Amino acid sequence: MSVNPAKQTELETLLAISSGLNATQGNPRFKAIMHQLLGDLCLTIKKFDITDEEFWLAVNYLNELGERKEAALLAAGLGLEHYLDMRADEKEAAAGNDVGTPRTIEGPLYVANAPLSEGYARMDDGSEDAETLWLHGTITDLEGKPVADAIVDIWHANTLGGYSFFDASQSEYNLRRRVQTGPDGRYAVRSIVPCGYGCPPDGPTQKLLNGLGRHGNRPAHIHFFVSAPGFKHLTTQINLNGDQYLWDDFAFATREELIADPVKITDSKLSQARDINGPHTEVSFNFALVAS
Ligand code: MBD
Ligand code: FE
Repeated sequence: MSVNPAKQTELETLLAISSGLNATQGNPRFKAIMHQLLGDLCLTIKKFDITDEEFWLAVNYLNELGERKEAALLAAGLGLEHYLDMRADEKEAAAGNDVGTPRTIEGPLYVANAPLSEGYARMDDGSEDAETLWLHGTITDLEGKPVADAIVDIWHANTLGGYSFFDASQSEYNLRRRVQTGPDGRYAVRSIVPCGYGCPPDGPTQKLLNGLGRHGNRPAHIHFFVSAPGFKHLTTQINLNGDQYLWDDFAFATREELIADPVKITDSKLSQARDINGPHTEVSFNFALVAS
């Protein structure tokens, strides 16, 4: 054997103990995963001859990530959250399951329990001088039949790319609403046209992206959870067509079927019909749910 068997054994022994494989207690799946991860990490340290300085830089980086609560943001930026979607799609295709509106990542900025109303909601608190958005559509099954009692949970950024709760300058639940559909399956919200998101420029995620030569921007998008009795929960987003980052999302969430065309409404009568002092922008987007 060309490798030193004594050294090989020493690493194997270390990993067996450090990952708990030698312990009688603990969770077997967790142990196996930790064993794999630690082994891979040791291989990486060896392959790149990682210095002590580099190692402690990485440890301090993890602390910084936690302090800034950016672990989920980094997971999105590294494409890991999108990879979970790829896996879910793959499994459904392998099982021959029906497909409706495609899923895409949730991202790290959802907040539960947004105000709930029937059919319609206004999402913005009126504090921004922004382009008014009328967003509407129908929730259907795969045959196109309207789904009643669906909850459409919508959240998006303001014109600075910030989300309420994470951006202290916004009011509680600004740009976050839940709308319950009636027998027509329809939802409609009045809001403002969001701008794309950018990672905090002084944060650890952007710092890592800089080292990779990558930007941390997302195209303008609107998040949705759509759920209804008898149907599979859908986590998705729509992207507003025309954004410079449409196909250059740092979080890899764009999908062809999820691109929505914003339509500029300049006929003041059409704006007035929505009770909007026009001009405004309309986006229509329908969701097809898969039976559970
Ligand atoms: C966002 O708004 C977002 O949707 C994701 C996935 C990551 C960062 C900010
Ligand atoms: Fe987002």
